[in-house]
Amino acid sequence: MTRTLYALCGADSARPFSPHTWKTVLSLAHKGLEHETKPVGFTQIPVIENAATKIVPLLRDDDQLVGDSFEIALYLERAYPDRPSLFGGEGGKAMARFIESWSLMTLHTSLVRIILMDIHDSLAPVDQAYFRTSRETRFGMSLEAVAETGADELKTFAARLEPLRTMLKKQPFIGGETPLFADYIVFGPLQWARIVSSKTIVQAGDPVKDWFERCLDLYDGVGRSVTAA
Ligand SMILES: N[C@@H](CCC(=O)N[C@@H](CS)C(=O)NCC(=O)O)C(=O)O
Repeated sequence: MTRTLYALCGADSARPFSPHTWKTVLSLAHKGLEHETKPVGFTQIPVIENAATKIVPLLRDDDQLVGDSFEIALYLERAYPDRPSLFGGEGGKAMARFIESWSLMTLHTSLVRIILMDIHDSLAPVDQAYFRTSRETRFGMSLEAVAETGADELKTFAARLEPLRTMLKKQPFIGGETPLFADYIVFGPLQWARIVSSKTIVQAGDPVKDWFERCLDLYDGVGRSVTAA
């Protein structure tokens, strides 16, 4: 049995940073499934596994090749039903879709502006060139111009976390008493920021920070296996 996770890295191949790949790292740990990590830079992604994908995470589980963090979680739930559930049932799968939408639209869109230059600076030169071209096309402006908007984003970022903060007064994890994939969905973008940027994204004393630290402690502290920037 070979289980390989392709993970996006910068110049330092020991520092995978993709938010979506971190969702998969915690999903695998949740199921108690060991894996080997294969680090890839942005420009290497299109050639892995015979050009199977343009984005990571990509998981090879023996003869199965699965992409997309949510699809991977669903696959692991189907393939390993005897291991701890990532969703806690069909309703959990459906609700995790809402958490994914909220996280993508509310957290990712803001964080990317806050940490854009940090991501760029962490990449190998060949990937920096790709990142600049692709992101400047996506945003319709220079990386530096996008990053300027990041200063205001950082000031208002804490407010975006209010639904999570309020919920955490009643329960330690989004999944309830113990974490589910929904927790990993939100953990991913904050871990992305922790690994590439030295900016303080969530202040000490914030219940969200306490929850994030609890997530970093999970599964023998797999989230801490990469140090903060
Ligand atoms: N919906 C996908 C999104 C994956 C994704 O956007 N991956 C980014 C890295 S975080 C990527 O591989 N980008 C490649 C590129 O921009 O060329 C998931 O949840 O896995």
